[in-house]
Amino acid sequence: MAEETIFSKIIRKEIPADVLYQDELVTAFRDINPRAPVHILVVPNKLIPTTNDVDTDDELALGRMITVAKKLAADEGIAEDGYRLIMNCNQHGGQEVYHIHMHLVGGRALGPMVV
Ligand code: IU
Repeated sequence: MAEETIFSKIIRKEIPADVLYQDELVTAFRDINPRAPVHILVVPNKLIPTTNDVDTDDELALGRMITVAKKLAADEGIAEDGYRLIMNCNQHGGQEVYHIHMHLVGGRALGPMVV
């Protein structure tokens, strides 16, 4: 059984966060340390530690993460100019929180992807 992270507490509203969207599958909230004018995290409500742990049963939640990111990009007014969706995995991917999440970043020109 994977260990919970602070994201589970945010999902259960046990600690405060700027939650922008929640349904039965996913939750979205503003990143506490924004790296761009818009920086939102979209997470599955279910604890999945890394993308290596994703299962076919999770496909509905993973698809929902993208449709919610698309909606939030429109709500934030960045859809037309564009944005980036990022998921980091494990140490080499720079993952810090072991509850998968999609970063929605935008609000300025991000330039070429740096790896
Ligand atoms: P990463 O992909 O695991 O590296 O990203 C984790 C993100 O979670 C990072 O951008 C943090 O600023 C963000 N975050 C947060 O928004 N709220 C928190 O309580 C914690 C991390 I801990």
